[in-house]
Amino acid sequence: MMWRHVVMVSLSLSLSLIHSSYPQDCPSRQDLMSSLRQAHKLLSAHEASYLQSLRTLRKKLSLLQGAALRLASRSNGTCPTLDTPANGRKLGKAMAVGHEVHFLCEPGFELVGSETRVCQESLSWSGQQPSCTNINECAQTPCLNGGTCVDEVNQYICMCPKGWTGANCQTPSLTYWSVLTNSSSASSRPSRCTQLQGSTHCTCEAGFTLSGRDSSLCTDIDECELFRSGRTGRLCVHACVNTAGSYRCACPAGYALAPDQRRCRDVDECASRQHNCTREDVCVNTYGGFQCVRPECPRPKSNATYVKTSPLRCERSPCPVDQQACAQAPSSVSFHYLPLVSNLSAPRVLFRVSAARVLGDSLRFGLLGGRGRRHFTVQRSDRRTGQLLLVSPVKGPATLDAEMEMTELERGTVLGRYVTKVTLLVSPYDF
Ligand SMILES: [Ca+2]
Ligand SMILES: [Ca+2]
Repeated sequence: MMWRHVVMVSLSLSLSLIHSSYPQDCPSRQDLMSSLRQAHKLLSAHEASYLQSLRTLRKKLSLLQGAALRLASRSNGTCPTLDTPANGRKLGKAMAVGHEVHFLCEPGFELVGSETRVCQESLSWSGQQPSCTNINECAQTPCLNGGTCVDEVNQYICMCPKGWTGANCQTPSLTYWSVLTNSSSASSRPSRCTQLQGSTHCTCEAGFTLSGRDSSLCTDIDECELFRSGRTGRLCVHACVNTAGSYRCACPAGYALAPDQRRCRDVDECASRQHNCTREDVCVNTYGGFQCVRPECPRPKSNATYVKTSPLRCERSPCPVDQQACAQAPSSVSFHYLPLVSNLSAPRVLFRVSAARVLGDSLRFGLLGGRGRRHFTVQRSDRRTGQLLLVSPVKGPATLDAEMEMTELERGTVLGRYVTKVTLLVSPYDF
């Protein structure tokens, strides 16, 4: 209104000037036109000036309005605090108008809602409050062959049915098939796994242990290998046979496993009639076997002949009168078979010879000979008894002989000689 008033004042002044220029006479037409043109120019100038002023005024008003808004936002113009989503993060702390806040989720979670929110002039946030939800890895049905998928944070676990193994139950479990076909020979078996607080715990049945990397598989413990050094005692006296989930001891032929399942016990083939000896033979049980023996009596020599009085004893027939050489020959020859184990410790008494009745005044004991003589010696143990001693260990398998003689004397004269042939049957093993 003020500006309009100014313009009106100016225009009135111009018109009054026209009137005042011609106070007495009517102006000429030319003068009048000139004055009108001047007034017109003046009016245009005023119009331009008026419009310019309006523009300047509007600009000033806009500046004032902006300053007022900034002032308002600086005082309390903030958007409300935004929550950080569970399992996620919030980026950006400024909450003034025009500022942005961004949201991220931890691995294994996906963002549902607005990823970015802007503080609007209305002091409210754009978009929706986001949340982080667990990505369901099982949604893709990764478990094959009927495996059950268990969704976990950032991962999944396949619970495989019998016969399948692997992260996605993609591998046929060979062990399972071998368990089916030959349960005792399967050296691997599936483990039993349980889920506890997000981690898997697998156990094996007795005699098995989890195999290296694949916790779904249990492998047999080789007890034989484990205790091979024998520092804590040998598991088996002879052979150890590893089996799936356990072990067993084995014995060589001719032996049976002792009740302790650890040692080997000789089978007495003679007593249990497991021999093939004839009626004329004598069955001699040995460690790990047996022997059929038929000892021969000494051949006739110097008119001394022998007859078998029992399967293991020969006696000299009566000598003709005045046959001194015959009388010097042994009165009897006895046979003894001694089964021994290998490397038996020495010295050790193997055999004793005793006179049942003594006719003379003294007895003499001696070693005549035989294979492996160096292993033996003969000693008197009392007045009537002599004994055969093993003086060094014999490593089997071996067969050794020793001929032990007992001589009966009467004032230095030989009354009789009695020979005992001892045969040692040494087994290959120390049992
Ligand atoms: Ca085993
Ligand atoms: Ca035997």
